[in-house]
Amino acid sequence: TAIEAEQVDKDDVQGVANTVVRHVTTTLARQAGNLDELGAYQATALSVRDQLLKRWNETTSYHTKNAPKRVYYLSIEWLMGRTLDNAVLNLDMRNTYESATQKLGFNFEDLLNEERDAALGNGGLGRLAACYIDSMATLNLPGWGYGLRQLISSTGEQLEAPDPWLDRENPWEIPRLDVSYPIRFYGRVEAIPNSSRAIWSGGNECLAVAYDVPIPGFATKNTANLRLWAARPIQGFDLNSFNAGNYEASVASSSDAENITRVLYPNDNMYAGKELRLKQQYLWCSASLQDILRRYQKLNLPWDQLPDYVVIQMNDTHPTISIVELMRILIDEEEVPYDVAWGITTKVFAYTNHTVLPEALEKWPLPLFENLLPRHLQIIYTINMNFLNEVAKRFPGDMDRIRRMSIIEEGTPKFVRMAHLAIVGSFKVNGVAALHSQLLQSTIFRDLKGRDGFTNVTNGVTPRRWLLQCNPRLAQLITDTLGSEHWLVNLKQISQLLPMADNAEFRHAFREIKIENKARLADVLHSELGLSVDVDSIFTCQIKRLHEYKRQTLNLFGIIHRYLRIKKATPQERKKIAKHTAIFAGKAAPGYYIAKLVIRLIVNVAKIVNHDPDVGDLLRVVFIPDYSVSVAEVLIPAADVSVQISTAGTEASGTSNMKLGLNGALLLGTVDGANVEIAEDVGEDNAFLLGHLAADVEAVRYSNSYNPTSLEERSPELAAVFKAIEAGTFGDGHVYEPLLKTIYDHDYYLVSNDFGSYLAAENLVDELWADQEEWTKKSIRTAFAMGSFTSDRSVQDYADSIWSIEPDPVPEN
Ligand code: 26V
Repeated sequence: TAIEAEQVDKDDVQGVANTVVRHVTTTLARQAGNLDELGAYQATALSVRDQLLKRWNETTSYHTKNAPKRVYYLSIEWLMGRTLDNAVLNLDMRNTYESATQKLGFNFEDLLNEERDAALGNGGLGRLAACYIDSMATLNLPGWGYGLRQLISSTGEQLEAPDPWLDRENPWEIPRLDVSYPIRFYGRVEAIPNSSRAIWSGGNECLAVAYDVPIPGFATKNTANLRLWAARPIQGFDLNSFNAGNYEASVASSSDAENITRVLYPNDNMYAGKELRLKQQYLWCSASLQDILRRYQKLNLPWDQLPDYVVIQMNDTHPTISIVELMRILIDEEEVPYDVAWGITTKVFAYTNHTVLPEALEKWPLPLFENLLPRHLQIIYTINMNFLNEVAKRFPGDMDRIRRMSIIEEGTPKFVRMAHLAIVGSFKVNGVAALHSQLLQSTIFRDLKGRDGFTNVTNGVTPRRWLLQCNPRLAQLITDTLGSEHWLVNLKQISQLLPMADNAEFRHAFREIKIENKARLADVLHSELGLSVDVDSIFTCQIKRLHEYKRQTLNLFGIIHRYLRIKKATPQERKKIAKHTAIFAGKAAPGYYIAKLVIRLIVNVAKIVNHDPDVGDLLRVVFIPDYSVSVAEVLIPAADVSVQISTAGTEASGTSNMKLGLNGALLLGTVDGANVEIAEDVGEDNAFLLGHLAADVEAVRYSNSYNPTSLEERSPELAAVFKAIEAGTFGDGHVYEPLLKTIYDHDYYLVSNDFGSYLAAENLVDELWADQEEWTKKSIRTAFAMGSFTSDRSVQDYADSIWSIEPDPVPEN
């Protein structure tokens, strides 16, 4: 007889309420009659988790039986945010849970706010992984994610303490203490004579232990798995030391190992060769590969069929060491000949590049690498030798080219170039937007592009979280107008609503929703920051990591320019000025001095502008601290303007541009990253494009450096703004000297060169705002032209053109 888990019908409010109460009394050991919101959230989460695990188990056993080819998505960052709301929506049980918790005397929204964000990531790259695993599950693709279970993310000045997101029980992860693998660091290598094999021994060993996070697909039983690794000591406790009276030493080895996975590196687009980071990367890659290969070995197939069952997508170069780890396992442990192992390996891996910024490219100092992973370095030498022999055959005598292409960078010290290794070891390499993929081939990887396999997969975002969950009213309007919910898994369908831009009644409904969302944000700003904003003003949103290339400065200097204009204007003139609420959110890497200075200037400009009686309600400046996925869910539906103004050629794709567009914000942006494709789809008359083009940036940059003109000549408006800052309008002007200097001298990111164009684009924004009907038309045309920018489309592109995998839905009963 089949053993059945507890069943609850998805519409059975009483049944669901009972499961929540059961968790209150038996899991949490508390009394149902005397429960706070945190307790109610936890019990609700545990009840939802039961639902997820049932589906997770069915998916796992179905895929184990069916043995389809699977994709493994290796990402060192997973910026998941909260889970509860997303889970009940994907299970189609949101109403049931809302009613059930109401029955128990709670407001469901309040319970949702008890949840902490899972913030295992910094920015776009980590959030992209989260969107992709949602889409993999929804598309019924057999796929797992692999990551690291970091405990805290060090986030720098704007938080007093690191974010201890795991200081409470986390109901969304299942510890798998039985799934663990040994990981070696340091040690020595002995060659085995007359073979390519070697024995790597000694050094330190620890364990990687699995924690599983179930990821439900939307409207499907399929539930993917995100497996996160935590470091543990091989023996939890050194009993010998303890017995010898050395209590400190007896626990030291334990906390040493645990430190390996403790922190999330807070850098984004900035490489800093730290040994601990390489340890993290190796632990994560080795454990993931051991896990993947163990699953494959259960099929009892020869190694050369591995590529028919396994494809590994590398999210940036962070997991590149897994290429070498697969080689090591095949050669040293499985005794596969070198050439056969290389043939297998290069059919398994694919690499996604996420940045062209040179300072973000990983290159490990060779001595550090050799010390930590001596056997891996030997294998890299062999890979490189074979690769360079090939190059030498194609380009005889071209030593310069060989030096440029080598995986090892010459110098003192030498470096291991991870992007080169990733390209040489992968069968496909892709960029994340059309322009970016072009630039990869024409600039940083120009020499390596002779190898075919360069391609593009434009990023996308999940419409479940970034529309249904964060903007339920707009989602409802779409569903009601289309007559079905199917658009949520086929986002192209929203283009059918484009003609609604010309329907006055629809425009009214659409605008009302935007105003409600702005009012919701205004309430939060009032209660959390004590700030009043006018919902009739234009809400501009620039929400992303702080970085010079993203040019929060252009926006900020534009605000100062506006402030000076307001100060100079007569009362009559002031009446004609459009009201703006400028919203910034984002973190700076703790060690990024200039980025921190930009935050400081934003905050100090806000202090002056927001309290100046001359300004009245014409201008508000808001900097939201501790930006997170759940903060983004409140900001994005409330935005009128999406600010995307990176120097052309620097932002690989951007994804907030997609989320904001989908929620009806008009694009104010440079011709960069995915902005290009967005503007193409929404139509250039519905967007505000500005700035120099990527093709021209190099020449302007060169002239800024080598034939400099004065700031006054490059931009008189910006020169006036700088004067105001220097004069102390926003507090001690000297503080900002290092920031202003980057623009006076060199201006590498062309802030002064694009400032005039930025101001002109803002004027067009203000003009359009005066005609609310026209504005709403463009807003509708933007939202409903975003059908391509769903992560379902991106993941389908990967499945078709890179992974060669098929959907394999778990049968419904
Ligand atoms: C790089 C590094 C370098 C080593 C130290 C730590 C660290 C952490 C993260 C990264 C990745 C930087 C690349 C990145 O996040 N790129 C962003 O990827 C988004 C998703 O594709 C894309 O939308 C953004 O344009 C791009 O900046």
